[in-house]
Amino acid sequence: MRSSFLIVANRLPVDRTISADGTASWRRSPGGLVTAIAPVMQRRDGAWLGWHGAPGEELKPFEHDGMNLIPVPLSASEVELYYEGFSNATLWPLYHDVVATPIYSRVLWDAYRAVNERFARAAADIAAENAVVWVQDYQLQLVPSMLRALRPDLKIGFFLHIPFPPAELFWQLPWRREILEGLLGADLVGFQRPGGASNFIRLCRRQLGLQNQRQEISFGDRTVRAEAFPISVDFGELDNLVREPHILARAKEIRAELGEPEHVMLGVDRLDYTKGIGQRLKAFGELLADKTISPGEAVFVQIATPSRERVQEYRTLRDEIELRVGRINGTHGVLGVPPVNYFHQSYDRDELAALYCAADVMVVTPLRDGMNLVAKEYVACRHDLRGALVLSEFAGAADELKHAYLVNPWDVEGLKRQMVAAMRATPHELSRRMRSMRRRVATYDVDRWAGEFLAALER
Ligand code: ADQ
Repeated sequence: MRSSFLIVANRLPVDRTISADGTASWRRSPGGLVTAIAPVMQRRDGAWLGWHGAPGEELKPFEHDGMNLIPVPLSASEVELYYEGFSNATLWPLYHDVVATPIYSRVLWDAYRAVNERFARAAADIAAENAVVWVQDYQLQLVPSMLRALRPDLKIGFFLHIPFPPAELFWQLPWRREILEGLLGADLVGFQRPGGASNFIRLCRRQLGLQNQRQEISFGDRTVRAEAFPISVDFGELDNLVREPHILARAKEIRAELGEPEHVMLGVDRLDYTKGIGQRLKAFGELLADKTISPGEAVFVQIATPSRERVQEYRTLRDEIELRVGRINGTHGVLGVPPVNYFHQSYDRDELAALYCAADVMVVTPLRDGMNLVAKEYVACRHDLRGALVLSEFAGAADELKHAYLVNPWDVEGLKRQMVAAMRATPHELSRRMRSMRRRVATYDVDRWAGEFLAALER
């Protein structure tokens, strides 16, 4: 059956789980994107096209949770070259201010192009006449133009979840023209921040000599719009969840397990070098060293989700972070009270929500981040109006969450000052800030994000 609404993303929105008796089943992956898009898919006869997560395996289309899912196969070598390679060792560091050195390799590029071509062909096969196709993220930037060449009748949107870099950095990419032209296959290219959209427009002018009228770029006989649509979380769902007694009870229990410190500080991130985990631990370690805070007074809980563990930079990062945690605990800990509680694990929704409720200070210090949903999740979980958010100016979320304790994560002294200010703030000050941030996240939730993107695409 052909679909009139299609999501094209690197991954399908499901994970395979194996039960104790060995039977495999699918479980919807956590996250706002699926929650926001699933109802649209059901309303519109939609389908979701993406890789199902097992290298080398070919699967037939299947249905799950009312969603039509179309698996796109990837071989083990494509996972290595297209996904771990060009996507995560070339584009990811380049688009995040080159905080790690990007690898430029023609072998990786060839794999990226070949996989994008496969996704484009699969989308062309399944899309109904005049269908709306929404392509997601940096792994698939060539799909819009490849798909347009096959199916000029389609309405194609693209959304980039990570930052789009300034021209001075993007310029490094040997395939800069191909990527720009790939994106220009879309009718609408969405970015997290207005800065991403203007970087893109400026590059189209400089690199391709194209004309633009504000956000509209003329490309051949078409017009392509470039605009910001800041993504968000499912505010209502989180706000309801944290009112449930079992979450509140768990939050209390967490504080007790930590030894009832005066201040619980929390970091929750994928273990990624863009997230500034080392910077925040350094600041916390120095606060202990210079005796601004005492062990037992404040405990830092750092949850670092395992991520991209086959990419070398990520292995090195893990060693660095774990060394730093060990140093801080070794130097400043007392028996039974390590100042840093570090976990290299994934958690379910409930446990994360309880952690958010237990934390007095949420520390989000990326060196560069498209948006950062953790910051918004924390705000959505604090209807008690307690809790302070320390937030990097380099996260997209800083555009909206202006009442956070904003920091430059490269400035250790500034970071220490803001962490202390957040810890020592009066309840009145905290509620003033939290109320304003909650108003923003409640109004611009993930439904609104998807709705506004699709409305603009179909305008
Ligand atoms: P990420 O870089 O993955 O996303 P983020 O936006 O913070 O970063 O989203 C992470 C998600 O994973 C959050 O929903 C969080 O709750 C969850 N998570 C983190 N640690 C977890 C753990 N240990 N267990 C379970 N869940 C955990 C990319 C971009 C961001 C952009 C999003 C969405 O890098 O800038 O905000 O996409 O567009």
